[in-house]
Amino acid sequence: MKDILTAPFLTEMVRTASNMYAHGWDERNGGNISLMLEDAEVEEYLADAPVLRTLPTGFSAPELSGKTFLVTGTGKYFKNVEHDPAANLGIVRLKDGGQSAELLWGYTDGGQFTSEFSAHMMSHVARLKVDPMNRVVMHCHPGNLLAMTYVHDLDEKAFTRTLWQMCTECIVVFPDGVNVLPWMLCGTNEIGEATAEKMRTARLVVWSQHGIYGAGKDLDETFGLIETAEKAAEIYMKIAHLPLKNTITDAQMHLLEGRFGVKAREGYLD
Ligand code: 2HA
Ligand code: ZN
Repeated sequence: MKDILTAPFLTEMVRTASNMYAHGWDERNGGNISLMLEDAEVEEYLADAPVLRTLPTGFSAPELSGKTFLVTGTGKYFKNVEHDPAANLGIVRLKDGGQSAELLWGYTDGGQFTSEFSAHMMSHVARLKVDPMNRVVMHCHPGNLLAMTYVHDLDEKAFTRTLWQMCTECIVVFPDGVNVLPWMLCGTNEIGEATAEKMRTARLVVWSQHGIYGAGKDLDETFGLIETAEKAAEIYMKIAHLPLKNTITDAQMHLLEGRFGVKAREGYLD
């Protein structure tokens, strides 16, 4: 059997966690990532792997029963993932309608999946219904997006329009916009369900005064989504206190739609 530490999905996960840490998005144990693996990948690296432990999930997700995920561990620091992937990451296969997870690899120091596992799995369910190619859910604490939730209206249309106006490429990268949850207690099924509900209409969901969730087909795309929104929030935080002299107009947004073949979220542009 092939060495799992050489698997592209694993090396890519390690690189992504390090990159997110380097961007300052994942202080201490902040942030978590889940990547749905393809059965063929699992077969190549983990065929006949014994079940190391069975972990209760505390929720049900029948749509994901039998699916396998590479997931960051609870309490683990993104800073450390590259130094010890097997302690900081785990591979779990959901069973019993999603109510339990079989550990196939990782969490070598007795740990388990992220405390936000329910938000991740419920978001996967929601995004897979919209896009069967969706494999990644990513959560982190980017400083400017977080700062923006203290000073900007939390109305989703207003929040999205502000971000679109901050960099020309925003509407091209996330034409579906950004959904926003008010402050909620993290690590609960309630915030998981609320996040998944928001994921039905956008791939980015802001958790006010906490951070952001992104979803996408692979790690690069999802990282890039968050990176672009965070860049826009950075511009906003640089200019919000200054008199605004110029912006990107709705007419210009429509030009971008035509040039790049995207359609802005219904009702968000005049
Ligand atoms: O895992 O970011 O939201 C640490 C967190 C919780
Ligand atoms: Zn968090």
